[in-house]
Amino acid sequence: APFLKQTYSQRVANHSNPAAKALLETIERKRSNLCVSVDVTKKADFLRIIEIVGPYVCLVKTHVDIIEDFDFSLVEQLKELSVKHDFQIFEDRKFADIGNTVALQYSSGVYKIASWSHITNAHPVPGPSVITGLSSVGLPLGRGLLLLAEMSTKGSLATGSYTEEAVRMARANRDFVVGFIAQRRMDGLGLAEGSSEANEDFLVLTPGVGLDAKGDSMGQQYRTPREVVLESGCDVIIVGRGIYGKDNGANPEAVREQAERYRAEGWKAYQERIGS
Ligand code: 5IU
Repeated sequence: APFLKQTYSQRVANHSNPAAKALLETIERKRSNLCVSVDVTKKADFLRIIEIVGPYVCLVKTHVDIIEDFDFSLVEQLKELSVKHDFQIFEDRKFADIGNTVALQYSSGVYKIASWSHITNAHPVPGPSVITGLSSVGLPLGRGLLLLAEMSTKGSLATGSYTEEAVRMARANRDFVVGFIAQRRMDGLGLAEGSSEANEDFLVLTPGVGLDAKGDSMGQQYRTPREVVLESGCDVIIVGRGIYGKDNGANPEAVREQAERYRAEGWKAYQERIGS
């Protein structure tokens, strides 16, 4: 895979989607391939954690629908933090309905995700129409989409031909689909060796990353940044509880320390990969 050895900044030219370009540029500028997943249910915890980890991340991943005291001022504050600390925003919405419905879920409702989230994701399970629906809203706004080609959980059904079909769907929609949530590089998957189409640079963002635990009690499985970035060729490590722990980041210094630790580990694995 030729892109394995390219730097993040060299890879900007491989992409036409503005969200993909911005993410690669942010990674290079901040020397961080770390995305923090902020899975907490209170606005104050959410903003406190992001204020601490902001300097160390390229991307903040959200689940806005778990925040109990959500109101739209939270989105305004999140946008301000993304400018202040120079990171992109990824609402992990995992859209999975018919095109017309996902277009409404993406643009409207309480959260109006397309208005603030640079990147979002979708399950390939409905087929290409999920991309048609989401791109009708996101493409004019310069947004990018990731397809869920694999999952980190025990017993995941997203394997084999399902994963290959996800890659085919992405290949046919390169203007909007910028890459995958997956556990390894997907370039050329399902194509003959040496096929010209195999020269495709998809971004791979990978959850299920932890340095101190192998998993949780609900089927999550963790690998290290080294396994993910160096051995499996992924581009961004997504870390949640490994950074803010079991107490929703009550100890700011501990959160800062873990963010710095994961940033350093992810970057070291990347530098080893490109051979610098
Ligand atoms: N997430 C996964 N695995 C996946 C997908 C998404 O863990 O395959 I797709 C999400 C779930 C959670 C975050 O928001 O990534 C991981 O959080 P922890 O690092 O706390 O396990």
